[in-house]
Amino acid sequence: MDDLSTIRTEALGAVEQAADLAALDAARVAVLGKKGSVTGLMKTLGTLAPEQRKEFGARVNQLKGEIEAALDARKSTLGNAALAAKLASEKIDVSLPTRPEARGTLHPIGQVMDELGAIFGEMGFTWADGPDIEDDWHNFSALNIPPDHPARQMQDTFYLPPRADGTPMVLRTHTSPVQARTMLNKDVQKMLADGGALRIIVPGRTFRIDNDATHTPMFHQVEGLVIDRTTHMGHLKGCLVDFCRAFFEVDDLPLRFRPSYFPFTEPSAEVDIGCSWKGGELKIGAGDSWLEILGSGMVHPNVIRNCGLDPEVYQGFAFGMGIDRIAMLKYGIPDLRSFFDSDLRWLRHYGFSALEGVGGGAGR
Ligand code: 2NL
Repeated sequence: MDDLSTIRTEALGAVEQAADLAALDAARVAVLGKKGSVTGLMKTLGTLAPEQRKEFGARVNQLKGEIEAALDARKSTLGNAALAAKLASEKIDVSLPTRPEARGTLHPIGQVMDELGAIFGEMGFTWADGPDIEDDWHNFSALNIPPDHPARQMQDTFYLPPRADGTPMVLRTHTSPVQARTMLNKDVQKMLADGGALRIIVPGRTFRIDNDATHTPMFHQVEGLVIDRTTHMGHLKGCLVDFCRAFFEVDDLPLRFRPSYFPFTEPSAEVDIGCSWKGGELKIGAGDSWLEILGSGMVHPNVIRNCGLDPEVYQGFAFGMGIDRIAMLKYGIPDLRSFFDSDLRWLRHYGFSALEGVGGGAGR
């Protein structure tokens, strides 16, 4: 009997003092495990006389139940405490302000390219691109630029080492070789033969040996090309009027088409937009001055033929303009050279939020 009450005191004391779940489990094993104290008492039952066994057995069972209840209670107490400690240590302060994050901006050239893509996209043009390094056939010959033309001179064009077969290579001086490659494409030729129309814009980098206040050796151009069987000068005019008014966001913007000359178009026209100068500041819109912004014309039959199409069947118009220049005009950026200085203060001032976007269009 003494045994029973000593075991009880020790067992309940050990349970109560267990500081964590591991200690509690050790206490359980010491009492109820294979060699545990209460297990030991159970084993002695068989050695007792039947009437003693009944009474003693009931008391051992009652003790076992009491200890099990104490183990359960302690286990839940320790479990709650562990959870509370975990919650306290892992608490996060959701009211803490975030650390400021540096946010970049879109360069005005990228912004204007996106705008061009959106405006011409709505008119049914898709975006085409091609290599910066070209052979002289795609850059010059295909475009009806004769062998002795000044644009081909070493002083004007960046020549690269020739191809293994001797073909002269250049940094493209305009994006026109992309239009030439597109017309030469067999799938495009099949689409045209099936009665379709080709409408592309080609924005991209271009290179000329020129370096002063208003020229950089690398600059950006967008050219456009429409080819089908019926497109004429009236379509050229309507397209460019709509484009200029949409781009400069002036609904009644006046345009002036002046006769001009390019080897790759005939007839050719340069396009001016209306503007005025007040107090040294340029304003685009109806006024007493004109600003030249693009060149255009009906694609020369020689170019159509050079690009694998029959000029008796196909015709169309083309145009080209400087992206850097129209970006400067639209956004009032005074200095071309600042475009390529990678000056973060300049970018924060003239750059655009990447999240605003311009929506839809020829896309990229
Ligand atoms: C300008 C003038 C122009 C073109 C570019 C072109 C391309 C092909 C065929 C015919 Cl594949 N023409 N491009 C036509 C007229 C003018 O650019 O002042 N650019 C800055």
